[in-house]
Amino acid sequence: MKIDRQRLERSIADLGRIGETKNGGLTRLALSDEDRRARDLMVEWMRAAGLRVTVDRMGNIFGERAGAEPLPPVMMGSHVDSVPTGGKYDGQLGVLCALEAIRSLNDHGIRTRHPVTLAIFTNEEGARFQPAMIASGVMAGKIALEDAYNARDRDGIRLLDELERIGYLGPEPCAPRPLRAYLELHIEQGPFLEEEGRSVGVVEGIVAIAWSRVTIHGTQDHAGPTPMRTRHDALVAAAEIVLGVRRMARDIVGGDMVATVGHLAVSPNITNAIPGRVTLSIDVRDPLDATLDRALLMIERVVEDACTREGVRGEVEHYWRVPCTPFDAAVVDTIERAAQACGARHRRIRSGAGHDAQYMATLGPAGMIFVPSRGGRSHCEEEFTPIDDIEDGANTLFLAALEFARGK
Ligand code: HGY
Ligand code: MN
Ligand code: MN
Repeated sequence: MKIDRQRLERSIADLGRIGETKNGGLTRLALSDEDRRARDLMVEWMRAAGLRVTVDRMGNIFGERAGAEPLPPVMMGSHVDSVPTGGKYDGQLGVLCALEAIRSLNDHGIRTRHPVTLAIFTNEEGARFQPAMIASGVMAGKIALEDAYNARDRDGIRLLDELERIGYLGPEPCAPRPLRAYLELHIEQGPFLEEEGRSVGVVEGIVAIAWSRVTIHGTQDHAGPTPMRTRHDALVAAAEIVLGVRRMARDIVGGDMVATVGHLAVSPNITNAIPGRVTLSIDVRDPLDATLDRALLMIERVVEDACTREGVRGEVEHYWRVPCTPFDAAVVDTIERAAQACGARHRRIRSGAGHDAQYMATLGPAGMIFVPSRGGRSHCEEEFTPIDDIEDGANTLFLAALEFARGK
């Protein structure tokens, strides 16, 4: 039994047009009008596939295919929001392969013991509202609903108000629910599967992730008359922090640690004023929680030393942390057998990217299926995965979900 490759390819193209950029990428920020249009199309497709669609208080969308017995569902999910000038595969592919698996259950007239549910999680990327995976985090009971509601984007707009504005503030509680299994197909967003000519990654777990916010208070002043010896330049301290974070991750801790300063805001951000205030983001990830804990302490030292040298004041806020998440061995084995059964060239792999599966793994046995990213690229308009590999991944997802839903 296989999925319908042409139908899946059409769905990828059709959904990918909503928020498409002129270079063929995707800008579909969470709770934007593009996100609403993508959600509306997915709800239309879910209903056409006979699913009972519900929306919870974080705007997570669930499409349930009834099972023969009132058992915990097999859930397949991901997200449809993107980063700015991102790609058409991150998140979207997982949602569409899950829909295709359900459409294929319908085609084959298969009645499963367990219900099968398709889930679309709000604001997985954390590009507009922080932190990332905020809605699966609320559902897992790891993020308070009120905190999520009060998250604001860079224009000061509240998450709750945007949920209401696009019509996806649903009535269902956003709370833990029993799961037979949670499966998420996702692009690898790294180079390993393509380098080895493999079409499927059997994901064994996800690294630990920490997001911090650094605020540097210097002395805003005139760029002309202020002598160099009297300056307290917030951006100079920030520059030393950026380089210190890179050195910490690459040269001091090393191993598989990665660290990124992706966002930096300067005030007043004009040519002829010495920056008085800078905020910057730090994203640090490592396979081990203990190593990540050590790195956060080293970051505090980097900030302290840079600020002392420049005579400015630094504040560090570690505001988001997800522990390293090993997936359920039985789910990993089932995915591996499914990949084998559909003839996919596969290997086990670890995820360096965070996913909603990280929170879903706290609610029930979870696992992920990766498909390759061309050139290992993602969170960019060049993001791409060949349909042959997508077909292998979707068939693997279909067979794994079927095994759990049949309740052998
Ligand atoms: O940050 C991540 O790893 C994911 O893309 N949200
Ligand atoms: Mn993603
Ligand atoms: Mn992403």
